[in-house]
Amino acid sequence: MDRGALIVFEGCDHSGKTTQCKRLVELLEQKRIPVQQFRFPDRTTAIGQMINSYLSNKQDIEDHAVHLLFSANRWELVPKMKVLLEAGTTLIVDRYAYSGVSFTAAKEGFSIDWCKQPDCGLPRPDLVLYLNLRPDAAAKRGNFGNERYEQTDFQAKVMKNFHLLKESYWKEIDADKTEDDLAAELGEIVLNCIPTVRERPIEKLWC
Ligand code: FDM
Ligand code: MG
Repeated sequence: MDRGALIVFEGCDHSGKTTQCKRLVELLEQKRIPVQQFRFPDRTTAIGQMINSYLSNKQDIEDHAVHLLFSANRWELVPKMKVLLEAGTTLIVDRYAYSGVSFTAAKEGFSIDWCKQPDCGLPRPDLVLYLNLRPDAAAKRGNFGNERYEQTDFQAKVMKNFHLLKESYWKEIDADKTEDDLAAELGEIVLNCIPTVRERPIEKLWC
């Protein structure tokens, strides 16, 4: 049985990650390619609900502890992800461990290296689509909401961290274009990627 591809979207707020994930799922469904969408944090689980109350400022959680909760929220979905991948379903994932590391490492006293440890061994994406948008272009698309982390100076640190995490299987995409143009560009990249992973084993992230 040919396996599906694990495709992750990362990038700054307003870069269009969520919209483009949805467009991509629609495209693959149209082409009858088995596909399922994931997003992290997945706020529907018990751990995800704790994360949600943290992000919406209803609850404070110690910084190391919340980092581990974000990671646990990925690990709890791994069995489901693996079953789907092995059954030939391509997964389109909105944020992953790279957000986990980049956001926590933007806080005082956290090294990139420490932040990576809990996510070591997660299924390694076949492709990371990093949507790049300059801060001024992002600001034109709308203001930040009220969630924790939605501040310009913090986000600038997060962006720097993202760039330190780039690997060979990342594609940096200029997101400063229309939704349709971006969807067409991403669609082509993903349709080319899926057949190349069919017989490749699922690798482990950061180890
Ligand atoms: N975030 C997301 C983290 O801090 N760590 C993580 O591991 C993940 C996956 O949560 F500010 C942050 C990034 C963002 C917030 O993300 C919620 P969405 O995409 O807006 O739901
Ligand atoms: Mg958001």
